[in-house]
Amino acid sequence: MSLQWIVFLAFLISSTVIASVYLYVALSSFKEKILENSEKFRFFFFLLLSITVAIYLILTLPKAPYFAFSQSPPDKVLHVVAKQFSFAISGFPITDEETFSRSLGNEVKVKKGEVVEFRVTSFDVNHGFGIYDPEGRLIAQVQAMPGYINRLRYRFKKVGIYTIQCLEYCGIAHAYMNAKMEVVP
Ligand SMILES: [Cu+2]
Repeated sequence: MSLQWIVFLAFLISSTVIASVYLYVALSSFKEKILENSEKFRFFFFLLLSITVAIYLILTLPKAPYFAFSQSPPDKVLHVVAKQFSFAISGFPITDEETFSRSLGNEVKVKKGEVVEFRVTSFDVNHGFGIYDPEGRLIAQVQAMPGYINRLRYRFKKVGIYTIQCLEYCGIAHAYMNAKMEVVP
């Protein structure tokens, strides 16, 4: 079973449970009986919620990317500037409109296995910097914000053409705001 199906089934099961609780409460709200046991029910649901949240946190928190590669100095630094509706990526800092325009056509290549640090910012509004692998899966993302440089480190494990896509609605051509980069052996 693919990961997407597992996530879908987990969503289906948890939403069915939540919907059943709402339905149960709605259907039994006319009876007085439930009021007698309300303390017990409340405690039961609180316990159920706490256990569910704890399981999700234990499973997902170790995968949070905030501290990924924080101990390993990057092998390569790439400067990224987002501006309606394109990404300029360069090995050198992009400081103004001129360096931005010049960096637009850059062929971006990184080596497989090296830790790349993206320093991402924006020249206008908030954008999203999302990296998709050659199979079209989102593998890393960070916000591109005017006035801030957000760092994202990632180690590319597969050779191929990666797509960068804006993940924050930023205007009329948002859906077409993308760039390419290549991971070479
Ligand atoms: Cu956008």
